Amino acid sequence: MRHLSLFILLSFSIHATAAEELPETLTKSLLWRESCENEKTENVARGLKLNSPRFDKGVSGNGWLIEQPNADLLSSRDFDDKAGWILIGTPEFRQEGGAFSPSCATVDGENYLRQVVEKLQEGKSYCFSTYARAETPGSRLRILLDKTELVAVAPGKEFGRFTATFTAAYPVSTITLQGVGGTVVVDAAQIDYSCTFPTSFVPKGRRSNQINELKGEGNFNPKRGALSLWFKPHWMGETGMGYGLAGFGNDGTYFFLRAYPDKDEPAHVWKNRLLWGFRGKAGEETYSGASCVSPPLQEWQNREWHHVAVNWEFLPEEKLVRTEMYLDGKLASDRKFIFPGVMVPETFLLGYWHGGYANAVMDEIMVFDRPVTAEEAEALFRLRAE
Ligand SMILES: [Ca+2]
Ligand SMILES: [Ca+2]
Repeated sequence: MRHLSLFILLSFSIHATAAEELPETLTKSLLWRESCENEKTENVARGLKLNSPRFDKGVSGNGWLIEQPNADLLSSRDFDDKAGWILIGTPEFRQEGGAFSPSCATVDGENYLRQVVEKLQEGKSYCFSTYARAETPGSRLRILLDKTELVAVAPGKEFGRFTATFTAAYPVSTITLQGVGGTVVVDAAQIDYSCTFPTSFVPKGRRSNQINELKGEGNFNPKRGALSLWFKPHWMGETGMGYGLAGFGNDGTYFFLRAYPDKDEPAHVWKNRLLWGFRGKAGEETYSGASCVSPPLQEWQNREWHHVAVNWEFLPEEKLVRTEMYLDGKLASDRKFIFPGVMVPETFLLGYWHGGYANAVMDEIMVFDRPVTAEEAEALFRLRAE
């Protein structure tokens, strides 16, 4: 786990957050709450770290947008060289871009960039994204697909991320980046399936340190507890790997909350499911229990909010682990797994688990020191749903 890019890691210490609108029984059991309003997080003092935070509209105020840093189809996305780019006129390649890859390019009306994109699948959704800043105040960035303008955006003085989604009409198309009304600097361009963006781009070294060691205990109760959060998936019928919403534990024993929304393979047990899973190791034995399985995800609409509350409880006398998952306020699964050991947690991750990013906006994250009841799970859902 420590070799992976950790998105958010929470180290452990004891605190509680007041939250008047919660039912009283929940307020008493609340260990911490994160409203995802700003970059530092409300819980920075107790070890919550955000790696390259981005924001989107949350279920209340801001939410954290956590996506996979993938560059699938463009060459030289960081402008480290001119490979793949067709230079119209004389766009400049400079060293004023992101902190970890300063190489970037400038475009204006006469001097701009094109790239031929191959291996597109006709009828499939794609997302072009790039960071951009206006060097000439008021200048805009036009993004074209073949001869069609997808968007014309107005970047600010600092780098911001801009996206243009499109449905491929041909297996090969040309993307164009052109400045309008002055010079625009671009960096970290990419084209992904559906919608992702380059979280690896960091303007001016703002990325917080990645931490993968412990600092005490107490931000959650490893023996029994609950995690509640809202999420808005950007999956758009994507296939492939799962999307990690949360996970905690150590290398051998852990819980994970993950989605597998592959609508083309409804028969596979891992597909079209939201899983609140458990995997345990005790001595030489591995206990890879099945998991909580939600209603099929293919019925969900893209980019709509859902609430999930998950419970965990070790029952050492019965040598069992109990898990429950509430989805949008209703019990989706209640399972028990055989497990004779105990868990010594090392990490608590939000928005990422074992290779899969959430690819979603997350908001109103709460951790309780005991499992929530059915009434409380519904109350948590109603709190923001109404
Ligand atoms: Ca919020
Ligand atoms: Ca770059």
